Amino acid sequence: MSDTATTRHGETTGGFEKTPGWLDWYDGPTKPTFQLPEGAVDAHCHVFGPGEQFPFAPERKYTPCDASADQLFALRDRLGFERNVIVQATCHGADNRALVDALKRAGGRARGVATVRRDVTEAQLRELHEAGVRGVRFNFVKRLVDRVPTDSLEEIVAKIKPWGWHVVIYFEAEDLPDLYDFFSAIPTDVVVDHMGRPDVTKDPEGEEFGLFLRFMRENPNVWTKVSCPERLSVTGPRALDGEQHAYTDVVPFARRVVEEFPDRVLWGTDWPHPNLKDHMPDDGLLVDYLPQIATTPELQKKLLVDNPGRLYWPKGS
Ligand code: 0GY
Repeated sequence: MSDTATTRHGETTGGFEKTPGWLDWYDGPTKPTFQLPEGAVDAHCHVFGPGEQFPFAPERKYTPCDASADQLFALRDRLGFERNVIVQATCHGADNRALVDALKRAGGRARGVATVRRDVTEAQLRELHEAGVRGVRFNFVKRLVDRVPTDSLEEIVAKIKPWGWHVVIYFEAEDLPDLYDFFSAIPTDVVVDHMGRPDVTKDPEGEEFGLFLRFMRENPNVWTKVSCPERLSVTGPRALDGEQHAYTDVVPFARRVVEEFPDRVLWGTDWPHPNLKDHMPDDGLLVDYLPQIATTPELQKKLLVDNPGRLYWPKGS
């Protein structure tokens, strides 16, 4: 177990330079008004570097500011989460050292989702599992990664399935028609990031989101994160009428999914919010968004406690 290098807010250590226009995560988020249920899990967040200790991957498409494990744990405590699921970010490629370090330092309070290549060995999978990794991420967002051939991904699935891991998939809504059959054939649990990134200016009852809902309906092994309103929203963190409700244009999409699939939804902050262009969210405000999409204590408990508990901390694990 190593100590994370000290890094100041907004800094990128190790001689790296942030991508021009990079927005740094927000320091000093509001304490949420919404009281998270006991045992709540932030099921989608990342660590970046620190670059000095965990260099960013040569093949990365962006260079972020550092976002260390200690800074993530401080956010967890401030917002009132109990645990985290840390997802390998593309800026680290398939070098999972920063993720593994964060998992080890979390003392059982974090699980991980890694990125691996087709040549990953049993010994490497064992090491990742022992650190707390329970899934791999396949990314199809073109601005983030170069496309990996399907046969490579199938080979990875065959290797991770015996470990009881799942596959996290990240894609844009417009790519679902092409990827539908491949995704439907994945034999493990599958978790879709951010509801497959719907265009929220379209009708939540329309064709595009309808295909996503059909995908979930037809595949009972598919779960989704109803996260990232700040990434999907066009109206932004305040409603147009000035009320204290955030990201209202995303609400009909997320609420629809939570209500139809209450046992297969997860939620996370997405801290430190890579690649946002127009604003950086206050993570406290993101927590206060939750009652808009999970409107009863029962739904909130499933979304934030029971579902991530079942997937990442099953009994006896
Ligand atoms: C997210 C979203 C993004 C980035 C990554 O791994 C990543 O680099 O996931 C994005 O830019 O949309 O879920 O963090």
